[in-house]
This record gives sequence, C-alpha cells and structure tokens, in this order.
Amino acid sequence: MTTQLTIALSKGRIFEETLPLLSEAGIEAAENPEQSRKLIIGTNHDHIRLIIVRATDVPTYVQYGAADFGIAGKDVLTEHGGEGLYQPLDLQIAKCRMMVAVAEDFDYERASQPGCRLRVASKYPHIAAEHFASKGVHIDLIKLYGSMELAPLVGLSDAIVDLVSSGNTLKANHLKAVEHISDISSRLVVNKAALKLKYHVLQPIIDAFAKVARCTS
Ligand code: PRT
Ligand code: MG
Repeated sequence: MTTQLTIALSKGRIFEETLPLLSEAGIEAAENPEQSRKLIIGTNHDHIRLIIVRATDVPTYVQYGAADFGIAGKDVLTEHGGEGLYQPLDLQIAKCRMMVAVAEDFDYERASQPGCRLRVASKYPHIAAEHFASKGVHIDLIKLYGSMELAPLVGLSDAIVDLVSSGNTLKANHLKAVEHISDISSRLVVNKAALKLKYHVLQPIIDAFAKVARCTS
C-alpha cells in the first residue's frame, strides 16, 4: 500500500511561493485554492493531498498529525511554541521583518526608556512581551487579530508589533517603524512521528525543497 501524505498550506503569499518548491518535488496541485472553495485539494499523485488552512493554524494541524508536514512563518511558529514539530528547513520564502511601529509624530525614543509603560497592540503577544521585557519597558498588551496599523491611529495603543515587508502599509497610514525585532521567513514543519514512519516518502520532498531554498538564499 502506498503511504498517504497530507500537506498543510495557507492561501495567499505562502501558497504562491510554495508552488516552485512543490514543482521541484514533482507535485502539482489539481486546483488553485484562490479560485476553489475546496479545503482538500488533490495533486498529480494519488497519495498526496493538500489541505488549505489559516496561516496560524498550520502548526496545529501538523502537531496533531492531521497533516504530515506544512509551511509556516517564523512569526506563527514562535507564537505557537513549536511543540511536536520538527523544523528541518528555512525555506527563504514569504520574507519580512517583525517591527515596532508608532504614529509618525509619536516620540518613541522618550516613551520607551527603561521603566516606562507603553500600550502595545499586536497579533503576536509572546514576541511583543519578550521584546519589551528585554528592554525593561512595561507594556499593557492589547491582543488583536488583524489590521494592527489602525490601533495607534484611533488611540487604542501607543505602538504596534507587526510584520513589515515593503513598508507601504505603514506609510499609507502615517506610521513609522522604530525598532527591528527579527527577520522572518517561512519554515518547513514536519510532524515528528510522521518523519519516522513516513521517512521514505518525506525525505525526497524535503531534499527537493532544500535544493530550491539553497538557490534562493
Ligand atoms: O491574512 P490572514 O489573517 O488569513 O492570515 P495571515 O495574515 O496570518 O496570513 P498571510 O497569508 O497574510 O501571511 C502568512 C505569512 O506570510 C505570515 O505568517 C508571515 O510569515 C508572512 N508574511 C510575509 C507576511 C508579510 N510578509 C506581510 N507583509 N504576513 C503579513 N504581512 C502583512 C503585515 O501584517 C502588514 O499588515 O502585510 C502588511 C505589511 O505589508 P507591507 O508590504 O505594506 O509592508
Ligand atoms: Mg494577512
């Protein structure tokens, strides 16, 4: 019997940037998830299927073995904690930076001295808490699920911790990036049990992904 493989991916930038990796491994999706409403998508191999989940849910599906492997941003993995996941490869895709940003006219230098207190809105509470703790700045953390850029504009927070890639969203909303927390890219995450039990089918795919990642890094 052939070993079944399930791959967890999110729509949007990760899916797009994953296509060349899948292609190198000889895997073609039967449908485009941007156009289809299907959550389970077949491939040109009967034993390989893709499941389409929210970016933040990828580590959870892989951790519990509902998917054998998946692709998730370092931001998502840091917040998840990485339990039950083997992370063999930095794929060098969906690159961006985790930054602190504030309103253009906000005096961040002064407001972020050790001992100060800041209201920080973020989808990334762990990353934000750790960053400000390392600076000795106290924060009141406001958890948001999206559109963080709005928070300083309407007085919900003094600062945000969010991803920046081109910087256009910050600029369009009169915000400025004031601190770089870390560089972010997406990683391959593999279920630890699957890596042992399905090694013979997983390893060639990991090798193909590694080949593409090496060329783009
Ligand atoms: O969108 P949804 O709420 O469904 O989920 P998601 O936002 O988690 O998924 P998605 O597909 O938007 O992002 C998936 C992954 O892509 C993230 O986990 C990151 O690792 C990575 N990535 C790379 C980014 C960006 N670049 C990025 N620019 N994720 C989000 N952004 C957002 C950012 O939050 C900000 O709102 O884009 C905006 C800034 O972009 P610029 O180009 O204007 O600076
Ligand atoms: Mg998004």
